[in-house]
Amino acid sequence: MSNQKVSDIIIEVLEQAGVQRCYGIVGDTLNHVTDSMSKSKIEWIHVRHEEVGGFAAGTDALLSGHLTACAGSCGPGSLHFINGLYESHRNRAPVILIASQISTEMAGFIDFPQYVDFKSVYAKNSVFCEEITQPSQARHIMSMACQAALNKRGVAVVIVPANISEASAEAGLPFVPRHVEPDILPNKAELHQMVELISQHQKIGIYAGAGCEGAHDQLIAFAEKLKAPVAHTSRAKDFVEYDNPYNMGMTGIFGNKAGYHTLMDCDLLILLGADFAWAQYYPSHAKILQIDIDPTHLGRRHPITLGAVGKISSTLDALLPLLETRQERAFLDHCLELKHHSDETRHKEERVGKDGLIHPQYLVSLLNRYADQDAIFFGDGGSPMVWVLRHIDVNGKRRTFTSLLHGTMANAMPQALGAQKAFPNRQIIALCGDGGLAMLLGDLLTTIQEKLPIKIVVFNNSSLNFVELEQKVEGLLDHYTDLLNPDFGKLASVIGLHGQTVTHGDGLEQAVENFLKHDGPALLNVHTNPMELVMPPDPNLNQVSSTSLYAIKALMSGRVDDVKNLLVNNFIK
Ligand SMILES: Cc1ncc(C[n+]2csc(CCOP(=O)(O)OP(=O)(O)O)c2C)c(N)n1
Ligand SMILES: [Mg+2]
Repeated sequence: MSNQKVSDIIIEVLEQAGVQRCYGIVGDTLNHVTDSMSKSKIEWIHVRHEEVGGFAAGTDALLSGHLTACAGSCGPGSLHFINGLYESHRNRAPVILIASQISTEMAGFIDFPQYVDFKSVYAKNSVFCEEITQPSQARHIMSMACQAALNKRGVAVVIVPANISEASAEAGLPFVPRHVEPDILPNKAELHQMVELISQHQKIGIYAGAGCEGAHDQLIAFAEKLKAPVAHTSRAKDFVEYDNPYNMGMTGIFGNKAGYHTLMDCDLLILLGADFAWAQYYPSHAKILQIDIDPTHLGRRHPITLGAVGKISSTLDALLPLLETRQERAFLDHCLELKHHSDETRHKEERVGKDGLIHPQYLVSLLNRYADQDAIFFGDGGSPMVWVLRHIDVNGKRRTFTSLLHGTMANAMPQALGAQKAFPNRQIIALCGDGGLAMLLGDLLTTIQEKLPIKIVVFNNSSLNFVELEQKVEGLLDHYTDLLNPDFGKLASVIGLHGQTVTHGDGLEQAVENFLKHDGPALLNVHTNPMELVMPPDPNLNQVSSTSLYAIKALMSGRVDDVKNLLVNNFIK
């Protein structure tokens, strides 16, 4: 091999690692890298805000299964990715950021314009974060970065100073990135300990997490053998909910009574690839058996009785032949009855309110009805994520994404852009808050420029509603949550999308149907009820009394109508 320009080496290694797309915004220190990229097969996706690129790349990577790249200019350019990449990293998406840097002669000088110490910014939010300080390191560092992103699953960051990217490197050792997918199983003794523990208990509840991806059939066979109800985490919805007679839904504040009681009332809880963070939703009296691919997850949310490391599908394959089929199903039947009631409540909520008031649940039920069977849905952090999780039915082909581990606003539209890139022929639907959409509004332009026909629904409640409700439930008067919005439908039309605004329940069904059929990017701006409370499965007395405290404070401040609306919309439906 002869001498090669570093920027060419960077692109060559990205291609070897399977990168097909790179999201970003060009600029000074990145120019040699983008020049090399323009001669490669990697497609450049021009976003308007790097944060959007960070969200989009993560979703593209998760859906396409390929390592996906982001690249930015020095200082503010590569800094802007931070929130989108936090989300992607927490979702275990294999993404690599090429963070270009000012030249090494200037870097580190006191306060040189645009210098940002990217290591201190990205080190804790990545599986790999290194700077190429010598041209000869380029191939080695790039290979290890791609390898870490693919195998450890997360974001890798390579910092590339401008003078290094344009330098040439002598041919060195031929490092290449390796992608491996080992099968991991608990050892035999651990499998027998599991069988022993299971045999000692009657009321068994299963809590399935995102680690159950690819383990649907084994999970159902496991529940069938044990006659055990299966609750699932919100990230596991797509893998657990469908074709599952044992499905109880979720627990936690987004959950329902059946999911909640599956965990709380069992005497042995089996956690399968589930790392649910909230300790108050774990049973205090039951034994817990936990199986997870990541050893650091064992017992980290709640003390456990037995833990083992394994891929869920393979572990269940090994465990199933060792278990007897049970007949006793009293606990399962009790939970199924609770699930039946929860489903009835859900369907009652999916209706038009008095005087055409649009409940968000009704809007999502229409999306659920008219969307394609393999549609992919994204819900913004805030109340849209709750409605996606509760009111969209999955079937093994549909997918739902919300920001659950990072809990950010404004994720849905950017993630939808990345999904549409990964699947140009699937229907991609973003359910956005009015606060969320406005936060990264500029990238509506990307739908036109990059020809991405995503469908955007705005839940326009003129407020940062999730927070407003949080404040009320804490017994506080709501502050700083109002949003003075433009007509998002008209705004979308001006930009070049199909745009429409709906304010009354009567026309909504037809509008949803037409909007989903539109051949191109479209935005449906729907005025939804601002007084919709996200009711937890078991509202505790504390929450009820705090909400009453809010009501008293609001009444004393003369906000009589607010209290009336809250009661009418949530308790006297
Ligand atoms: C980037 C970011 N900023 C602030 C928050 C705190 N927060 C969580 S939900 C929310 C309100 C979201 O409002 P909107 O997008 O309008 O959705 P709504 O709840 O009104 O349906 C806020 C401010 C956050 N999670 N992320
Ligand atoms: Mg809102």
